[in-house]
Amino acid sequence: MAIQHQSDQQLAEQQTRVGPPPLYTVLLMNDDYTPMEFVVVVLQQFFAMGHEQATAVMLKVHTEGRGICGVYPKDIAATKVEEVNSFARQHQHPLQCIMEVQE
Ligand code: NFA
Repeated sequence: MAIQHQSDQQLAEQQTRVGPPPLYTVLLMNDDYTPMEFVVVVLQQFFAMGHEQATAVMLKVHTEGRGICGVYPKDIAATKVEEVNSFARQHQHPLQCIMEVQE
């Protein structure tokens, strides 16, 4: 007799949901080489900030070592991380964007 694979619906019914799906914080990390204005452009382009807010976040990253760009569901956070790191590499900057699950 053939193995009966469980349907998506059967798997979903089995799952014990203990809360809403986790959110992820997207962060930028400081480095010694990426120009400040490039970081400001990244925050404006990928995180929909105005120049003033983008400058404040960039300076926080510069002085404290890391700073929050935004908080998103997993897929959106992962896409932002890939887009920012790809954009930085295209411009030969070492800027690092990471994501962390919210506690
Ligand atoms: N520390 C970088 C500089 O002095 C600026 C920077 C800010 C880099 C935020 C990365 C993130 N040019």
